[in-house]
Amino acid sequence: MTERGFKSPQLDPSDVDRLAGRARILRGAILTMTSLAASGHPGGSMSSLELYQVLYGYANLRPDEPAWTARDRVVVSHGHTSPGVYCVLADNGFFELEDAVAHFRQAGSIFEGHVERSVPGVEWSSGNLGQGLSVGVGSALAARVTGGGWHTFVAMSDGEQMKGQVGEARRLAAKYRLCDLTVVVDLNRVQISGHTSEVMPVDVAADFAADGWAVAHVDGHDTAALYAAVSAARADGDRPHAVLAHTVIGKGVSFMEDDPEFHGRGLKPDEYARAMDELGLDAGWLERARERRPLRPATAPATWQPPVLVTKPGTPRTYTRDTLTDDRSAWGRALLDLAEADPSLPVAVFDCDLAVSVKTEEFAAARPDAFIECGVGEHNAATAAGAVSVNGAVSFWADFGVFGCDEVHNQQRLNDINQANLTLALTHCGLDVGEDGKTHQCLDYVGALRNAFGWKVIVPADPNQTDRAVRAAAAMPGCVAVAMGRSKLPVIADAAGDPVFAGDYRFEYGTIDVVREGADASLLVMGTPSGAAVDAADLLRSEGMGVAVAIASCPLDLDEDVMDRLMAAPLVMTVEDHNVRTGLGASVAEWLALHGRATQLLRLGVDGYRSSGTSRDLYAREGLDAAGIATALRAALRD
Ligand SMILES: Cc1ncc(C[n+]2csc(CCOP(=O)(O)OP(=O)(O)O)c2C)c(N)n1
Repeated sequence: MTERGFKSPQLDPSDVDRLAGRARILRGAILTMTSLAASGHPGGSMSSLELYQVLYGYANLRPDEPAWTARDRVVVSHGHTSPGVYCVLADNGFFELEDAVAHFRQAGSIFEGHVERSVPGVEWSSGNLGQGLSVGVGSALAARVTGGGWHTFVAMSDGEQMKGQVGEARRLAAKYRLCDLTVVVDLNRVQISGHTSEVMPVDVAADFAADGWAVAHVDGHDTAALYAAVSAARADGDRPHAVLAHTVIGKGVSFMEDDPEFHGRGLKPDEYARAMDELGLDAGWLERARERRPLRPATAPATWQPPVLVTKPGTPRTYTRDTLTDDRSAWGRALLDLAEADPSLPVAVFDCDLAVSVKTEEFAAARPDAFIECGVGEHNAATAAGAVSVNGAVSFWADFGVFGCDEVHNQQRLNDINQANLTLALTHCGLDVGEDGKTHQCLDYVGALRNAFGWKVIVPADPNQTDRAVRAAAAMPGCVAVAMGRSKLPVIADAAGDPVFAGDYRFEYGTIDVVREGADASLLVMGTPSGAAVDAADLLRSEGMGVAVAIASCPLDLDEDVMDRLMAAPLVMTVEDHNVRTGLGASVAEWLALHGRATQLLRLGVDGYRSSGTSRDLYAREGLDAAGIATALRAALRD
């Protein structure tokens, strides 16, 4: 029997026969589970079957220890072929085959319609086509920065080769000579709407070759040929390989072969009976699986508990009232400090051609080994950075808010679903992007990430809070965005004139920092306009009005006790450089409604796309400067 790890150049002939025998049965399992669920994707599962047999059968995996750190990574990009994946994983001992067959696509079951990370052996939840190669790139980069030594295999379909993100990932893999990365493409020439050559012609071989990959062609149903090609790819220490597996959709059942109709539907009863007959299998399997469906599945969900890697936050920097700097510079310096505090920390910092603006250029100079320049390829960067973070390394990506959040919303949603631990530094957020104008105004970073259940958003008020928030965010589990503007900001000081977020101040996610007390109104502010809010409150105090100012830097998770106290004021105002309907004001409105409070709420923010201009002028026009905030508060208090 051939050993795992693709160490032998050829598959043992006894394995070829064994795999062929099992493939016939697994095709029956695919048809049974998709017929029972009356949905799913049998066609691609059947064309990818031998490919999965070879990858899951001979990659260096431990079925009884799916999260084994040194395992090879097998990433499935065309997640709709979950029936094929589940059947082959089961056949390799990851769980019971009958469990997957009986509970496929059942509410509450781990055997979801698209491959899910809670299934033992599945590396990454996918189904949104075109992202898997980026996951593989991230995994291969993580192997490099951690010294993990594993090989990454990515299974892909031909339909998804149309996707732009695939090109971004291909080029990054070639640029970094990721020789520990092998792609196997199921070239079955069919997709939902017909043949790929008609839907959207793509020369897959030429694309990979043009970007510098080694390309091999094989019969994708010939396990010996597949194995030999993958083994040769595995052995090459120079560049990544693409193995193009020529296959037939619906392979093994005559009336399904090469028919796009069977891309995505289960068989009707008569079709199922005919297909099982052709495969020489008992059609009674369907009824047996149906009887098992109401029973509790035996398979336990996979557990992925990545360790917290950042244990040395370094020494926070304190910016005084004399230092005028921007939050993004504070982020860049804190990042450098983190890496220097622990030189053995496996870390990767991603950039998309904006390092100078997003302040990662000093890190790039200090740690070129850990700096990943993706060019203008944000979709790939987002996914690869997420994948690095689930593979034993600390991962950062810095970009303008409009690119790191808006441009790649679905990639960030999938990072969340995959329990990534990405720290995302979003700079140039809000109108504070300044002269670049409306295409670059990221006014929805809180609102957009509010929709992804796990994302945390931190909007620091000044460079001191940014410094401490970055150090804390890097050690937090889950995905965290630190959203910053562009301008140089005043250091927030208390009523006595001392910097609030300096010295021993520790950033704790979810806290609200009250920097001024006052009983007439409570003003909650996040991010860039914080200094202006404090100035406005000080101005009103000199006019006899007491306004509390609270820095709410975690707009999605407001501290209950502090909110309870602040909301006791007769008037509440929120101030933000953000879409006024979806940011801090929305969180406070929700809090008030959920707590049955009738407090009057005024929301200052941005209610439309705005023009180019200096931040100062844009804020003044929007009423987000100290004068504007004071005017709005004064009017409300005198009403
Ligand atoms: C980004 C994205 N767009 C659209 C879809 C819907 N969709 C599911 S499968 C598929 C194409 C199927 O072609 P291929 O990936 O080659 O799969 P096969 O037919 O070989 O199973 C599409 C468009 C998707 N899952 N992801």
